Amino acid sequence: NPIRRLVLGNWKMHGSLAGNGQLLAALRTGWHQTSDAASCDVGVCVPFPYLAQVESALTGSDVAWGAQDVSVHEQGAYTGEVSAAMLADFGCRYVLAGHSERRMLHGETSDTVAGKARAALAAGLTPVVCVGETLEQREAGQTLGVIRGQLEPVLALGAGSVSRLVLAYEPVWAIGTGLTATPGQAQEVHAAIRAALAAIGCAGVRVLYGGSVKAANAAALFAMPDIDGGLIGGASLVAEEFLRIAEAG
Ligand code: G2H
Repeated sequence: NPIRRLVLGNWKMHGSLAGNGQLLAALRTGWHQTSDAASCDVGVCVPFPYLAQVESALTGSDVAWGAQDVSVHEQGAYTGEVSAAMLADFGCRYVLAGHSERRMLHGETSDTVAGKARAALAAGLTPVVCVGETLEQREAGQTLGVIRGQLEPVLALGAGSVSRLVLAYEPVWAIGTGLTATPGQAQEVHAAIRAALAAIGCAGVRVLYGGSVKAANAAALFAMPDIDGGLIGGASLVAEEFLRIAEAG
């Protein structure tokens, strides 16, 4: 696989100043990127209030950081929103866009998600755009159609934008449930995403897999030809587990 891998933690709404301190210190000492092209990039996406803590703990380390959501707006009267420029102010490299929990619990549409990706790119961040089908959709044989629909407004941003983002396939039925897509199930969707990317000249874009990835299943998933790393939820909260996943990357 010629594409450099990425292993990205998604802390979701977990953490505290004290607990984060230990986790971040362990990541800082535990992860050293080699200059080797085969090495993978590693980062953590954390709750907004901890960005300053994370910036100070990880600056100068080989672990990057980012946030879990961003406003589509540049600035203005948008109470509670956080802009891409604010994230850039705290050294973020990555920001998630359209995680299924945002789509389901906060009604984010694929158009909104594409707007968030665009806002992030404009501020120099790397958006990680998440797509994925529900169990109901999978069982109805709609998986690839659903993914195509979610990708459409993102791909419409154009090759210049798409080439600078990351995609993550996260089957909703595998998120935090302990159910993981088999490497073969994941690969099938990843291959379809790769084909859609290739059609606009962006075959080199990284496509991460997410959904109950842990140290025990990471290597088999990452061995698939179109899986370029992982978006790691629960397992990113335990330094040792997360580092073992990164080593599989
Ligand atoms: C999917 C994933 C990370 P988990 O949401 O975004 O979480 O690994 O806990 O299933």
